[in-house]
Amino acid sequence: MSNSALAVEPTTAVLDIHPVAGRIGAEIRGVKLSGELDAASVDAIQQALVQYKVIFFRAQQHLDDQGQEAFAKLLGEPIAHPTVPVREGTAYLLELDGAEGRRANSWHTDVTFVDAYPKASILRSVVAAQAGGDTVWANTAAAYNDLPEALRELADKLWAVHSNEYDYAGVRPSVDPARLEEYRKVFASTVYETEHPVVRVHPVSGERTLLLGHFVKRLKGLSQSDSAQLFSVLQSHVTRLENTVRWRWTQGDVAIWDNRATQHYAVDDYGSQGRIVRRVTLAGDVPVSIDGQRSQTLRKG
Ligand SMILES: O=C(O)CCC(=O)C(=O)O
Ligand SMILES: [Fe+2]
Repeated sequence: MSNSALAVEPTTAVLDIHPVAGRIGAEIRGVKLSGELDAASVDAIQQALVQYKVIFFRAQQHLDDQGQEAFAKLLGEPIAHPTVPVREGTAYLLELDGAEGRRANSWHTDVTFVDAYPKASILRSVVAAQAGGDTVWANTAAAYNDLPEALRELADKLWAVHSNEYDYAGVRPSVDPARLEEYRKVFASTVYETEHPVVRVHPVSGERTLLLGHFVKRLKGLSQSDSAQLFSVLQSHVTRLENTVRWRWTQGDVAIWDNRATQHYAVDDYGSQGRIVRRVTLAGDVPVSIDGQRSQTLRKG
């Protein structure tokens, strides 16, 4: 069995780490996140992030928008979303308010329609639903490792075109069509298309990961039909329940994920209850395939 949660060097004893699921996800206790966090804790958090792929911190109610941005700067270089305007009064923050139809209920890795997509995202719960509104993450390294050899060999050679011009209605059936169109106009105000290898080598751990998710438009060199079917086969290996962890949010929780080794899905089962999360993403590097080729942006504008 591939237990890729154990594939990286164990973290030092600086942190109180409690794994949540068997292959992905850990809660870290006893840390107060802020722009003033000590260097040893920051280092240990970086290691834990690569090892567990998504890490959770409860009870961070002291964090405001500025505090979240200041903490983000300790882990990397914050970057604003390429098309969606930042929240007023902030430099990088993206707000996802369920009441505005911002319900990310389809499997994706953040911003893969650009070449150097974010290495990590830091998400803070501002309003949590009383029931429902969980988020699920999947481990894309475990997904790769568990592929049968024939599929792995096929995946190794494939490239995919990712775009922010995807099927919005297909992935957000619950959102009002007028609202969805408004969102699409902003989200795809500049259209990006980027070619990524389907198998990406993680720049820190060296693990091979499956790079797919809802921004994939087609697989290179295949017909639309073959492309869709093969995508679905590979994507289904990513989202097997064995590769996932599910988080039940309480207001003040913070989740940080390694966006190079995960996909996520925000479960839209909370109806008209309030749910607001705010996200800061950190700059990433251009993916490299197992034979050393780099991703390429085909279109911007
Ligand atoms: O609402 C969530 O839990 C996650 C939303 C999302 O996809 C993101 O913040 O990148
Ligand atoms: Fe996301």
